[in-house]
Amino acid sequence: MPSLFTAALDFGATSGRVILGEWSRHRLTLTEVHRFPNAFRSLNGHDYWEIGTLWHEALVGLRKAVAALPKKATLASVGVDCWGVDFALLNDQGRLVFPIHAYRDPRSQPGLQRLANTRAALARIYAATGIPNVFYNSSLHLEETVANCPAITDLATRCLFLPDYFNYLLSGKMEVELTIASTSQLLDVHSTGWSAEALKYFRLPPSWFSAPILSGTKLGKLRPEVVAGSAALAKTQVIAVPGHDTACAYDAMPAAPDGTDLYLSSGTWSLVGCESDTPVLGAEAQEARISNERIGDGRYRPLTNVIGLWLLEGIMKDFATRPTNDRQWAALIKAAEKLPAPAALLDVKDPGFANPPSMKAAIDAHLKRRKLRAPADLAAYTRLICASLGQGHADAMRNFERMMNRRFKRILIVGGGSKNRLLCQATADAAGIPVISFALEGTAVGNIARQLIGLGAVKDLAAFRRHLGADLQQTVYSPRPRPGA
Ligand code: LFR
Repeated sequence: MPSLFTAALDFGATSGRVILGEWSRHRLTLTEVHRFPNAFRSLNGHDYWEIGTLWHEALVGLRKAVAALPKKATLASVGVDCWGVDFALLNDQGRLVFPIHAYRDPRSQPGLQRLANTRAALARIYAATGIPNVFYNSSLHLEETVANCPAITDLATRCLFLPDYFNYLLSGKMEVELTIASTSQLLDVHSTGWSAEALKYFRLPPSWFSAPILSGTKLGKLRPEVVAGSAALAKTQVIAVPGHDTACAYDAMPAAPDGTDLYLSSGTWSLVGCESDTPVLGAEAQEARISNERIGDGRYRPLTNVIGLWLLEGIMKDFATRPTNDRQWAALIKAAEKLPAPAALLDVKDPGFANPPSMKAAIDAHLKRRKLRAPADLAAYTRLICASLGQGHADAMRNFERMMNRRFKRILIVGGGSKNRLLCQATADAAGIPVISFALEGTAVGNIARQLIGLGAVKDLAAFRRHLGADLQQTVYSPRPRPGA
């Protein structure tokens, strides 16, 4: 069997990458051919993505993927995954009719408060969608758009989530994929269709939302403008993979089939959860902010969003001494490890950490309110943040154990945070079970796995995980006894 080449376009909120995958003899080899920074920009009090730049970087990455192919080889397929919730409003000609806002834009705050203060509606929307009331939900952002710019209902005919929009730019097909749709708080939690209840509550036109498709669906060949004469791209299929990056990262987990592994996809956000055949609903789940997002095949991945490395990325901006290369990062983590365990931790649920002008000021204010002293230097902030995130992960785990009547034996961590020893150890210590870190670009691996299944090269996800697990390097962080315990 000759090698099969595929490309993953993986857009993260703080960086994106294009990864070339070679599938040969049941082994996947990844080459990162392109990496680019990403950030939203503020204009007059609102936050916007630079969508043209992202598309440009995707095209640059595709060209680099082609250049990295062996002579005469072609790219079989390409798949797109992206952070959740953000969307594009289009007309029938596929033109953007509204600027693409970033989910941290404060415009959702009034809607968030209104829903939070209406207990009956809050419970109804959670029962209908399985998604808690969070500032970034597409539901709230769409609601604000329609309420404050009512002419939009005449201009726009379609709402595509960002991975769907990139799929459209690649293939010319406008479709909405299920996993990304499930991040919107507009999908019916018991089916794969939209929730009439939620669309009505947020006053959104149902005609904007077409029936979601399952991942693995072939959308067709690349548009001629994208192929641009390249023989390697002439037959490339665009495959709808799980459009939500977290769904891809979860797919990549080489998990034990008995459900005893807790998943932690650690990047800008820490996504703590597991897989389930049924959603986790009810008052307790609503209170614990369990988000019943979907797996590519339609099942569920109940998870909690813990604020994640956003805290660490944020604090770095406040220190001129921040690390800028791997060696300096290692030195910072080492210095932080040497410090004594912090006397008190941050409550990582504080909404003040969501999008502050200065993360250091936000942390200092949080500590001051609780009459605690601010850390002395960057190493001490790093230590405090990692320990607090570890505790946040462990709290989320205990909620799942209670509500799902499960006992987890291991925590599997993938993503940027899997390389952070301090974070992995803090998580193991707080949870009291081992953390297994895989040096794995989870999102890209899951993205490519779904392409291989769509192409018929791999039978199903279980088979893919067996192949993947066979030769994966892992680091085990065993829990250390708590001081005084
Ligand atoms: C992670 C992620 C989370 C989602 C957050 C906002 O990249 O996709 O799963 O809740 O970004 O979209």
